[in-house]
Amino acid sequence: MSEDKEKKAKAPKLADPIECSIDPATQEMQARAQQLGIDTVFDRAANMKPCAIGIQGTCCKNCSMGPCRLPLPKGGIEGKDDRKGLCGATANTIAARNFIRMVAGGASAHSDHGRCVAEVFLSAARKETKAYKIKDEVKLRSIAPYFDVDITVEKDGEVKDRNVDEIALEVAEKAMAEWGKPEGELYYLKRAPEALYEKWKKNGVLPRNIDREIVEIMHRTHMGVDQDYKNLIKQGTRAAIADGWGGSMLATDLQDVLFGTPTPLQSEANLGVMKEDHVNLIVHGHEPVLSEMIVAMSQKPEIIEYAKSKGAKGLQLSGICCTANEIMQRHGIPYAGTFLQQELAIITGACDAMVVDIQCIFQNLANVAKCFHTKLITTHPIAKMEQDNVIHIEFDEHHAVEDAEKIVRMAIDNFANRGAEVMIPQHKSPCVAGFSVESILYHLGGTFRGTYYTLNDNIINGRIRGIAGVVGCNNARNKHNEAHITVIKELIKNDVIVLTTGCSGIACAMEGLMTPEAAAVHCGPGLAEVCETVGIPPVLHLGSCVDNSRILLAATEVVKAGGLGNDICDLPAAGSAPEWMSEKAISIGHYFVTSGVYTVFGVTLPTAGAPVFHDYLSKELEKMYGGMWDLEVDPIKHAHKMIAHIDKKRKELGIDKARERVLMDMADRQALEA
Ligand code: SF4
Ligand code: MSK
Repeated sequence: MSEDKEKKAKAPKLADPIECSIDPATQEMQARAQQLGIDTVFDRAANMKPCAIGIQGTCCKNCSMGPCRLPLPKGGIEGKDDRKGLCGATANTIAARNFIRMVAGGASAHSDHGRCVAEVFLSAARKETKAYKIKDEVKLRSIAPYFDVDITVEKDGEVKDRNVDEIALEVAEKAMAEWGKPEGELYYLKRAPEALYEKWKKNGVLPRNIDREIVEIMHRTHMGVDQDYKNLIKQGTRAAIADGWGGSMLATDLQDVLFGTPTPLQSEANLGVMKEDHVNLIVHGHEPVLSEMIVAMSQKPEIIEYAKSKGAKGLQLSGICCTANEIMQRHGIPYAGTFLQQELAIITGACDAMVVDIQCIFQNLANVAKCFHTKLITTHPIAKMEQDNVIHIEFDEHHAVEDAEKIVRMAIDNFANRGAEVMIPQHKSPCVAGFSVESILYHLGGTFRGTYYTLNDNIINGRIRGIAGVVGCNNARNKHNEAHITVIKELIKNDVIVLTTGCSGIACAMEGLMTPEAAAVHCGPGLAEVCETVGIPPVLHLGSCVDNSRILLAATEVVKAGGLGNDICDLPAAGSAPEWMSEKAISIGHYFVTSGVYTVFGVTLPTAGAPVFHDYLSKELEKMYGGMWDLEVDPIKHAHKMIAHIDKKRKELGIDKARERVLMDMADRQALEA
């Protein structure tokens, strides 16, 4: 072989930029990365195929006699399935153990985030920090009763509002105890519809405290403990509920009390929000405890002046992943991009600093940052990087303002060090983001009514066919954003209103689906009419990954408003994570399913190697909780499975005829217009 040919044979494959993503900014930046000789996640995905056995969920490495690998034989299982590991563990046991360990990973990520927020909340309630205060007293008063905390006091025969500081302290202490209280069950479980709570109780899955359910998973999946896939998934259910109705819901609520409950704001999305003549500071990760301080600092006149004194026109703050969702929903700070765009933001050459905290952060960011002037700053004691170019500034609520100032000034000081290789793709889209259970109430229900009845009414009369929650990550095994956007466009075209969070929300914003104007372009006639009447986008952004708890509560409000059954599983509703990748997604999927939601995942499910366990998740769970798992890789079929489920529920509720009438009216009208 000639030397040239040999070099070529050894060279890693390069991903085709056009095949990486449907987003032009991502395509341009991927091409730019290749021009500069920098590898990205897309290139690494082209060079490393996933393990064919791991993907099936049937590789066990829970003891050193393994890993024991139990792939499905070609042609499937005929007759008896006698695959077993050295200890005798079956494919079902192994897949169930792996699955609930993913639930444990996901639930602990969300819940540990929640714990950090609760600690800051407690500090604020004790007045140990000046940086954080109770911002949303109304929200505090609305959640206090769930903790059995009084919000009124009786004095001299008169009932008065109780002092807010007293309420905050009591809520903070009770909230903190949710992670480790020795007896009882989680307070928030009673927020679920009564019928759902009774199902959990009957099936023995009411979580006792958050940490205990996660620890018990690790114990039960240890070598030689729980060997019944049904019993294993039961514990997975208990931990997932502890996430959705516990750790995540606490995170959302306490963040709202500290930083404000979101109301819709206008902003922009995609890498084009970065500005060549400004200092670009990007925050990436999950906890708003850090990013809130950075937002406040970046808006101070003296900081903007400081940026100008260094030759910049100003300071442009933007976000990636769920930190982006947090600062978007409360401040309208623009999105720089989704999970798969994190390396590309640095490759613009215009990122003066990227600040990260926890979750979804590529270690390769450090290698990319090395090629540019970018300061990469880790801030969390539990999330450091080994590379020597990474700066660690440990963030603490007791000196939060000082930490934020240090970080922002570091970004500004670095502006002068930019190289010549700046290239910011000129793509961005407008969006309206930051809905909450409370603001939907206002937009659809009217404050005087205080219910979701207008929404229910439009579902009953058929203008809105149903509700979909489409959430979750990107996955480099998929074309970036393609599945999210295809699924969501198909849903809204068929009059299904979409609630979104996480990177799915960012993808929608990038595609222009989170504007009221998108209704006329992309929606079926019924949904378009509702959106135009009330002035909302057909895709409502409800925040970050922990804010999937908002979707649970929105569904509960719909149940409460009446006319659509008495449990979440009765609603014409479905869930989806078309491009999921993280353990958090499995925990979210499982708490959706066991809260009664038919939930479809794209990409793959780590159950393919254990068909009996897979069937249990997709069929048997429905009998217990009303929801079930499904997998559909094709995004159009994926959307239509959700629509078929919605139609099934409409039929069960006896409202299928109403929709036929609405459609007939519309067709008649169109015929007349023609
Ligand atoms: Fe193999 Fe059993 Fe050990 Fe798992 S626990 S690695 S199946 S011997
Ligand atoms: S950030 S978990 S990639 S949604 Fe929450 Fe995005 Fe998924 Fe991370």
